[in-house]
Amino acid sequence: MPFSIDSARNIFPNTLAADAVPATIARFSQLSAEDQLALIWFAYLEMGKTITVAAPGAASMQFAERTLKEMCDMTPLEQSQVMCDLANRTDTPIGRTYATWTANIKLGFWYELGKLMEQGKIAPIPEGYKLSANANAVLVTIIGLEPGQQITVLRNAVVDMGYDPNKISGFKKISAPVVPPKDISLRTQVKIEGVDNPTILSYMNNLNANDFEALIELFTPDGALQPPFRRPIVGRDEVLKFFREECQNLKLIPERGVAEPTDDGFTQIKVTGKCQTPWFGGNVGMNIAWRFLLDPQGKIFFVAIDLLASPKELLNLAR
Ligand code: 45D
Repeated sequence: MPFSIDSARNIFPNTLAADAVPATIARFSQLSAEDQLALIWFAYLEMGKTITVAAPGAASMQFAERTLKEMCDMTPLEQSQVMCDLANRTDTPIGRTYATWTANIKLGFWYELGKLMEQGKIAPIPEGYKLSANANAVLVTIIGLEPGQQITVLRNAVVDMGYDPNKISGFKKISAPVVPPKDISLRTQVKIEGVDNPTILSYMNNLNANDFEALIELFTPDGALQPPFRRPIVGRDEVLKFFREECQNLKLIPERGVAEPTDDGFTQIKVTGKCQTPWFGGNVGMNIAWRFLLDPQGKIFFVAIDLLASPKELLNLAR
């Protein structure tokens, strides 16, 4: 039986993903907007003791600038209202603008707001704000997660805010400009213990070089990519769009893997290792598994990227 995207999702079913992330997000989304904002503030302060966030690139910030300026001109009460509206996903002009931004622009917007809150230019979370018991329990959970899982929870919280894009007619997302691919002379080559498949090595090397045009050539026309905790993105056009919007300046550090033939001349390959985001650089290495399914021609029919439950999972290459 030939593979479908759905059946491909089940390769290497022994892979243990960090289920604590979606579970925590689900609990977080049940909280009041005030609690959500205060909780993120406390979590962000707590994490800031051990890891620092890098400033977003100026190019991606141009889109949030006007909204930030607009907010600075508001009264403190209005500023708090804007933030609550975003958390509540209320239909407001700013909530609609926010919905058009990519994840990185949204993160950059909050990064700036956090700085402005510290400087007293945007209404801060009231000193001595008392979290509800539920919110406090979620905060305790977040603080107990490993750093890679903590930043994923924060990212998801931010991405979920703003008005629902599905409810906006003629919705169009705004992307930050795409950085040029790295010069050939500056590119690095990964080594993976147990895997020398050229498609896999090219995948890692092209993604590390921001060479999305070369990267997408590795996929079959109907190929799919499944990011952590998300549905598969299907087809070359959609996957390429995703690479340009969300995968700039990532650093993939694969360590080891297994490759084995499977049905119909396909090959399944699991690789584990680390991934760094430009937001935290070498400070946070997320524990990742890539589960590839290659067609008989060696093209990528499917790849799932999983955030692993624990560092121990890096050694789990069993089917
Ligand atoms: O509400 O092979 C305040 C793919 C308080 C591609 C705040 C991948 C109020 C293929 C503090 C102001 C991409 C899938 C808020 C690989 C408030 C592939 C601000 C994987 C919100 C490997 C909070 C890539 C702030 C991966 C500023 C796994 C929070 C990438 C900032 C993962 C949080 C990247 C930030 C992650 C979080 C990035 C900057 C998880 C960034 C997270």
